[in-house]
Amino acid sequence: MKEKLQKIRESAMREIEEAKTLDKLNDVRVAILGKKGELTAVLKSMKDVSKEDRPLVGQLVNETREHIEAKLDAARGMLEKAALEARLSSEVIDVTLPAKKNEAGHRHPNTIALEEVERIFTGMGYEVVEGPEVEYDYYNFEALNIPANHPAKDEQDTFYINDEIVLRTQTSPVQVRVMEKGKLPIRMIAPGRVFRSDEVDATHSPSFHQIEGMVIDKNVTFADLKGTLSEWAKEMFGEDTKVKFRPHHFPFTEPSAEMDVTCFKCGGNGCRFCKGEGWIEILGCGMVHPKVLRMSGIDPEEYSGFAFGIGLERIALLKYEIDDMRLLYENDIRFLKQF
Ligand code: 2NL
Repeated sequence: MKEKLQKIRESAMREIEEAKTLDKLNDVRVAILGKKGELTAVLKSMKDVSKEDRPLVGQLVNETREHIEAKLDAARGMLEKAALEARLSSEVIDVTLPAKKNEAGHRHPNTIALEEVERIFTGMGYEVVEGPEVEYDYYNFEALNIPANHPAKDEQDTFYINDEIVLRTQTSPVQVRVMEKGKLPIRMIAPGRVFRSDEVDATHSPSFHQIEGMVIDKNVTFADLKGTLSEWAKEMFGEDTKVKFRPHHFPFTEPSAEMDVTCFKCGGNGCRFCKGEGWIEILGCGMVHPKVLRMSGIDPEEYSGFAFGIGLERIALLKYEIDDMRLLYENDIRFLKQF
């Protein structure tokens, strides 16, 4: 028995030394100390040992087991330490490597132009108001004195959700909603996305942006409109900018006009940019039609007002000399970064 234990012990020492991984070491432990292990078998055979020999043999078996367990623990400790060191050296962080480049975005030309327009008008005491992009036909057309048979209402031009609901074709409905609330005076701009059923080309898109503005108070005249928009144009395009008003027609204003500014490239002499005209068309405007005021509950005998509509993309294209509107919708960072 003693010799058998001695052999188990010697072969265990050798096998433990030879186990180079934690898995192999575990296999060795199971082969000796596991349920069907060599030493476990010896322990099971203790019942065949005579009573008087039993204490001594028992002690021997225990010593052997303790010795093997101690050796197993030491070997496991060493293998774990080696594994940790290998991992640490393979995962080492090289702090001298160049950092990952942080790809920052860039404000869109529309956004830059819009923020400039908002800055100028809020500086004159105007409020910025937003409203729904999906609107009732009433707010988009009827309340603006646009009759049922008006060409703008054609399905060719307007996206209809159903008979009563459309994608707004202008941001005027936002202003109608403000007028309806009945809090006067009003000084507001209404920027936002609008929709028209247009084919895409260099100057058209079915979804674009508008900034409408409106002032309603007692004694507001066309002179207020001219002064306000002239000051805006100077801030927007340079202090030498001059404006001129050409008569026009809109159903929601009377009288109505289109406003041109002197070309900010050539100062009005005529160049390639303004196609030799010296003037660039910039917005539509007019005095709010008395019918429009009345429909929204404002007495045109007591109050008057002016309103205007600016195409945001048009301003962005002009200001940044972009010759194709489609570039504004690609969001290519190499394009956006230039403005
Ligand atoms: C254009 C023309 C314009 C308005 C928009 C307006 C709004 C209300 C009442 C009266 Cl609630 N008018 N808006 C007035 C004149 C012109 O836009 O060519 N925009 C790009």
